[in-house]
Amino acid sequence: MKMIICIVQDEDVHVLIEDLNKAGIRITRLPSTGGFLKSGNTTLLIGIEEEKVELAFDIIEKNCKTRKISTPLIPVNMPTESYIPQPIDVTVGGATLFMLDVDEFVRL
Ligand code: 2BA
Repeated sequence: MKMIICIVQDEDVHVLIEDLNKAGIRITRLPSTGGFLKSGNTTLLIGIEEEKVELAFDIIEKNCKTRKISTPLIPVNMPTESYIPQPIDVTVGGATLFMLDVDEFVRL
């Protein structure tokens, strides 16, 4: 068994979860916050049999869109100048995935 930790944008999560559930893939949804943008995203814990991993990846890829986001003003500290806030554009991924081996899975 594998554990996929999947970080996605909040906008994509509703349909993504629906499609994963339809495919018989169980998830736990956790609210999370990106360290860089400091805005909300969603982390899904997906415990899954190895033979279903590819299916899960396909569903995630289909539902999670890349977006360009203009950040809020990011503080830039320069030693000789006063504080100058700078907005920057970043491309936020479709999804960020980590895959772990699961030693044991028990449901009591
Ligand atoms: P955030 O940390 O809020 O990052 C949002 C987006 O900002 C990133 O999109 C990336 O395009 C950009 N970004 C992040 N750090 C940056 C930096 N130091 N300089 C310039 N741009 C930067 P994604 O890479 O698609 O990441 C989306 C979210 O996935 C992240 O939100 C974070 O919550 C999570 N994530 C990404 N990589 C991770 C990692 N190695 N470990 C844990 N979480 C990760």
